[in-house]
Amino acid sequence: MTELPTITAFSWVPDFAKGQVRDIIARWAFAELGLDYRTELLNAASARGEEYVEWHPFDQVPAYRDEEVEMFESGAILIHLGERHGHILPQEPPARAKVLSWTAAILNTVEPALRPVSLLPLFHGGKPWTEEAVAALRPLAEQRLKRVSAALGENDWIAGDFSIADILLVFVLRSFGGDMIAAHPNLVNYMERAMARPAFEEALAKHLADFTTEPA
Ligand SMILES: N[C@@H](CCC(=O)N[C@@H](CS)C(=O)NCC(=O)O)C(=O)O
Repeated sequence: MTELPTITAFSWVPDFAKGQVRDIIARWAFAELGLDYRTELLNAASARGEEYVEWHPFDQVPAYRDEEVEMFESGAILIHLGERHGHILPQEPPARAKVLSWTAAILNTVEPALRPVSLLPLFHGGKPWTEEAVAALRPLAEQRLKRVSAALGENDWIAGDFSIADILLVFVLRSFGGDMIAAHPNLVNYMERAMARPAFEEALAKHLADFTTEPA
């Protein structure tokens, strides 16, 4: 019997991080594809060890393996799953190029502009420089959101049919949250539409079910 593909995830995270850890990205893809997987749960409270670093050089989750490949990085895992199983990554070159362009843009252009604005108050709240730093970073985040909102327009999904680009974009927007997204009703509707998908609900439920109540 062939072994199920494996995703790594954490066995515990603080409450604010539940639903936000990036294994959910891979889980969502599996759910969209109707495929099963197993999880290898790691301790978030300490370094994972040399053996794991050979698999994931940055000692993070998710890492992924199946009977053929071993890899890391949520975006790369999505591309692999799409290439292997289709449907969330179109085969026809023009449609595929659009999805891959958006996949790279979400990870390289959108997320880096948004993340510091939400993470600085979370991890450095109350420090004398936080407010000023966030104020300085907000205009770029606003500009990126405006561009994403304009590109989405009244379409259901960001790059044609629902794809790996939507999994990533919704993950990034959910993690960011807040008033800046509320300023774009089409992004709010987009997120609601994506999160109403049974596959998202399944991925979130499985992600949450894997957490124990106490750190290891
Ligand atoms: N670019 C990576 C980021 C992975 C990442 O940031 N993982 C976090 C959880 S969401 C993690 O493992 N953090 C623990 C650490 O960095 O030690 C990806 O998308 O897979």
